[in-house]
Amino acid sequence: MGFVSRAFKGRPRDQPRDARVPPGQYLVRDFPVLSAGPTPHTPLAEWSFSIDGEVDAEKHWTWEELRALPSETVTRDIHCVTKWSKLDTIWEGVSVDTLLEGVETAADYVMAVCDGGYTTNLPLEDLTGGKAWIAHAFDGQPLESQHGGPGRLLVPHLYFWKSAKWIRGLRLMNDDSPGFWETYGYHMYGDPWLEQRYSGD
Ligand SMILES: Nc1nc2c(c(=O)[nH]1)N[C@H]1C(S)=C(S)[C@@H](COP(=O)(O)O)O[C@H]1N2
Ligand SMILES: [Mo]
Repeated sequence: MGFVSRAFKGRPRDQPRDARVPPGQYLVRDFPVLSAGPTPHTPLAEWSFSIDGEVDAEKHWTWEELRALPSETVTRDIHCVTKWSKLDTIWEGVSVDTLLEGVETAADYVMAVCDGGYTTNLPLEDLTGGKAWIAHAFDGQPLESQHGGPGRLLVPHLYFWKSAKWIRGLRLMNDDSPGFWETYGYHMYGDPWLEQRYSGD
């Protein structure tokens, strides 16, 4: 009987592997590191997280304040534009919904801003509704600095360049504006299922 209920649950983990790999991607078991520059090492005592830009009132958290917020454990597949995908990665993080509670804004877009100067742009709706986290742990361990620790954005439904490492804030914007890779021709949105790798895809 086990196979019957399993087949009907329809959860991602129960789908055939191929159905979980977007077009043009291959699976990896390791966890590649892709960084456009050196890994920043901001001491936690100096670390802060901000929501600013087109908001009625800015919000700021220290590392301790962020860690005092409720965290969720999520298991998700991730897809890098360089064509590797990794299934069932396990993260812990603070939902962006939690951070945006009480924030009044008419903005439709967000620039994720990071230590080291990396940026990436996303529609606000792709960060809300349980779709994005500020992740601080991977595989049950504090997030390694090479993978974006102490905290990185996790937006697994878009190509992984949108999951900004060493994130320090979300800047709300009325209009879309390209971030770091988007300025070099990467897609403004980056849906892996539509293979939106480069502008024009
Ligand atoms: N701050 C910052 N975030 C970043 C990047 C970067 O260079 N700097 N690279 C992006 C790209 S292209 C990818 S594929 C993923 C890689 O994350 P990983 O090194 O943990 O695999 O981080 C994304 N976030
Ligand atoms: Mo990437």
